[in-house]
Amino acid sequence: MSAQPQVDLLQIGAFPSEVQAQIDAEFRCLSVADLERDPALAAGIRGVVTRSNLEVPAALVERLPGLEIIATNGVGYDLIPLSLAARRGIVVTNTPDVLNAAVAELCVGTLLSLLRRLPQADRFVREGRWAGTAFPLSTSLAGKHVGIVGLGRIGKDIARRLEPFGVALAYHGRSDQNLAWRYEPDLATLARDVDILIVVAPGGVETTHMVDARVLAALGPQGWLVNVARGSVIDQRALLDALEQGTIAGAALDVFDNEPAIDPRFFTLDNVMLTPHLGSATRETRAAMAQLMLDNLRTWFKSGRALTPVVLK
Ligand code: 8YV
Repeated sequence: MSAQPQVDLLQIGAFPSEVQAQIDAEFRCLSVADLERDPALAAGIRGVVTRSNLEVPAALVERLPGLEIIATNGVGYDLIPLSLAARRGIVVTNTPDVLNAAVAELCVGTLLSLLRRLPQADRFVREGRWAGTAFPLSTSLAGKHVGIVGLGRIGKDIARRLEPFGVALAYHGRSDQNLAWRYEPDLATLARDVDILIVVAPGGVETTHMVDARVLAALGPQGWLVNVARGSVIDQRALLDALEQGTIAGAALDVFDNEPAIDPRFFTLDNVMLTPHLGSATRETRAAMAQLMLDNLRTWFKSGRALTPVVLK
């Protein structure tokens, strides 16, 4: 169904073919290269479609005088120029909630893999080493103290999924949410008190490098770190130093600075588990995200209403 074939969108990045087909059935998608070729096209663009792991440069938004909406396929909006959008009255939409379960599953899965050294165990068996010697003992999740940094929708989902493992939970964030879990206003204190720190705070200026050398030192040589949020939330240089020097026990990392060209220092470390930004990467979740992104565009151009606009607190 082609409800509004006249609407021009600027598309940043690529989508899977089935998603692209749905977008193309209802909108005319132009690329940055199209604008380079014919700058006059910029005047007709009313929407931007993008993915949360790609940057929407402010300079690009400045070139689009008729822009009404920026719809991102993802929950994060740290790479969208929000204050410029607010000043211009451009609505920004994201895809919250539909990816909570997938990110939480990845978080719990990589945490268990990290503690039980599953990637190393798999290699151990494949390389025929089992017959020669026993795989070294690892450590249990049960009984551990876990601190969650950023108890938003995904953070709460992670906490609920971890409870049955028999862990003690605490959290750090902007405010005490008066929940059953202990709130700790000082991040370094939380890091000192726990065995495992899970980073799930949104990216952006407010959280940049909030996990710094001091927090990592507080986590200590028996402490584990999991990051399913954004690379920018952790001071990556301090993290690499801590991992190389063994001043933290290890880390499971799904997000990095400068993805996908991540720092090669990670590759030689045995105490990290690396995944390529897989948080939301299940077929079911990506389909639900695309649907919500498209529904935001549809309702906006039909009725001037967005389903899940980003509301800044
Ligand atoms: C993806 C994400 O990287 O939701 C987010 O904020 O980072 C991810 O889900 C991506 O946006 C999928 O297209």
